[in-house]
Amino acid sequence: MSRISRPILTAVAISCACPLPLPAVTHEVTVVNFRFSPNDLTIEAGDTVRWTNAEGFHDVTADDFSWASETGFGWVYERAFNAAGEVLYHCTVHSGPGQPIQTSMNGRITVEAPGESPLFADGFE
Ligand SMILES: [Cu+2]
Repeated sequence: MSRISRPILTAVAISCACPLPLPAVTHEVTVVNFRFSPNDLTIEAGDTVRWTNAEGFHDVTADDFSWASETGFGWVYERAFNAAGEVLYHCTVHSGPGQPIQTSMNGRITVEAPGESPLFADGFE
C-alpha cells in the first residue's frame, strides 16, 4: 500500500459512515371507478407517484394547478415530489380543488422530509 492510498481510503470510509438516503421509490395509484386508489399516500421526498388511468375519462391535476396529466382515456402520468408537505390533487372532469378525498374524485399525498420516520414523528410534536 502506498503512502497516498491510506488517507484516501480513510476519507472514503468516513464519508460512507454517514446515513445514506433511502433509494427513491415509485408509488402506484390506479384511476378506476371514479376514484384514485389509493387516494391517501405518504411518501418520502424524492419519491415518484405514477397514476395509471385504468378506466374512464379522467385526469389528475394539482389543486393549485401547478401540474396536470392529460385529460382522457388510458393515460399514465408520473411525477417526482421533492419538497416535504401536503399535495392535494383532483380530477377536473369529476371534481374540483378542495373537495373531500373520501367522497370526491380527489387525493392527497403527504411528502415527508428525507429520513423523517413515522416511529419518531408522534413523540416529538
Ligand atoms: Cu374523473
